[in-house]
Amino acid sequence: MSENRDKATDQMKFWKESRSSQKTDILTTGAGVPVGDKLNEQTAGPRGPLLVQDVVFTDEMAHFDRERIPERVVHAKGAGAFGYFEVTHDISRFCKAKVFEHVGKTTPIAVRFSTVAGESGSADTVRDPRGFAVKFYTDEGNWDLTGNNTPIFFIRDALLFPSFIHSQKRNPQTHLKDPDMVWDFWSLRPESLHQVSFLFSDRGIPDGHRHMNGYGSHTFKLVNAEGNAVYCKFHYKTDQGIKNIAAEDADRLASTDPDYSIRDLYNAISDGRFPSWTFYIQVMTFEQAEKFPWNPFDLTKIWSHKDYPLIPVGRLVLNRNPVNYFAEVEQLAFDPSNMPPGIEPSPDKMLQGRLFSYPDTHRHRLGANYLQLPVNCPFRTRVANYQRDGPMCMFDNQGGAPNYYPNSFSAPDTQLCFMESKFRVSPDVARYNSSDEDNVTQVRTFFTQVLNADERRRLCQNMAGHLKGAQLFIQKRMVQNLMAVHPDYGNGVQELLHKYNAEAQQKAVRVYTRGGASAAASKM
Ligand code: HDE
Repeated sequence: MSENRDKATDQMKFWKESRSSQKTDILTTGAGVPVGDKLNEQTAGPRGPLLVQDVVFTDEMAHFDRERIPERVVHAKGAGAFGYFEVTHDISRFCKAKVFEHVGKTTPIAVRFSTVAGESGSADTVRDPRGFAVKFYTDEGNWDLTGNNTPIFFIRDALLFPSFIHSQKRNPQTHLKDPDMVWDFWSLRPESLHQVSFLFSDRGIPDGHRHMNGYGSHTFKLVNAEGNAVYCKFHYKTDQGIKNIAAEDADRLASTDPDYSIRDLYNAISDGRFPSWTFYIQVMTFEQAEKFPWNPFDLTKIWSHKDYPLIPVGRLVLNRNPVNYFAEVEQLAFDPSNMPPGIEPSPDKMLQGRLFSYPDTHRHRLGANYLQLPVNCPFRTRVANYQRDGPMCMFDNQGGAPNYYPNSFSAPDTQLCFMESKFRVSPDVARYNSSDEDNVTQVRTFFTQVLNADERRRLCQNMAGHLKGAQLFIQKRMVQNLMAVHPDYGNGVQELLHKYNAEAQQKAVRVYTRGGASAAASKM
């Protein structure tokens, strides 16, 4: 029987085997003091009470009481793995970052895949974007490309993010997922149409984490050694091929194997079937950006591959499972503001908002010294920031080096080669309304040219199947938005909604009639 078990299921067995040559295990307290008996409390007599001096008990219980840290406010359910990035093509003409220094260079990476809206115990096979976050431990500190499996996003102004996420999570009173909230927000913010259409298409439920692409999604800036900058987007294409799960199979898996994607990744790596992705960039010059028909920093838009072709850069390979999930995955903290010299943010308002949010949430979730945790620390370089102390300070706390800057004892005054590129900004400061910056043209291309007839039909079915849960006025507003994309899209969803609404009404009448009939009968 045990021959049929996969590597994930047999983890304990393999762990035991890997240690068979080592000394016998010992049992200790957290302080490493050997413990004689950890099965029985120390009590006055066999029926209690317990003694305060039972430090074996207090050590065990007090630690247990503190085991949980806050889960990520989004992307709480995830799987992680480790591996390397290898440069296969030279892009030093665009970027001076050492991670791209020469063909053949490898850099260790950590990757975390995730769903977005569910809690850390939720099912893996839900219809939701997938997080695809990569940490490159470069010679110049960590570079975190914290992306998704979609090249676009629901909104284009970071101020809306908390409300958007609230609408996807639980109703504040019922603590249930609430289709009114979901579709109210989406229908009020038509800039979400592109991502919503992607989400309800077949790609909305990837088959595990190995069979999907990843995207940096935002526009970034690359700067070369001469200080010349271009805009850029990052893509990683799965070498395993795209594979999605049909909606019915996903529903079934959600109850039979809710950790499907974690298991799939763990087993693939344990079996030596190392997943990999080919890494590309798209590049846009500043002159091209001026002429681009849309805002080139708008996260709800893509850059066409025809006009801005994919340029190959390298390969991401995952070849090691975490040794401990909490230490290496739960505590793994990504931060889009971690960028080595040569990679810089574009003016994208969403990216700018994220630069603040991630380190802020880590300080709350993991503490002020989260960057010292082994999985987060930039271990390929030496930290020299003159900061000191704080809770859970690890390593040598930067020893006897000065704790102020400037000082007369260490560090140069400036490091010109690491300066950010200069750019001009001169507009008026205001709260600019970006809600109506062409929300439909690219969605129309997606609907009419990217999807085939079968895929369009499934998109309408998937969407109507969820939208039917919202109130009629919200359904109507959403259908109107879809009509603006393409009449076939709007009508396709509307026809299904008519059918579902009629069925729901008939069901309600039947329940009412039965209820009325039985009430009448009980009076007789
Ligand atoms: Fe995130 N996002 N996000 N996000 N995001 C978080 O950071 C946030 C956005 C993404 O595996 C949080 O550590 C804001 C886009 C991934 O650990 C938080 C905005 C993209 C992960 C946060 C966005 C992402 C997160 C929650 C709008 C794709 C999981 C816990 C401005 C390009 C990383 C945490 C992991 C996680 C904020 C939008 C991807 C709260 C404010 C767009 C993959 O900081």
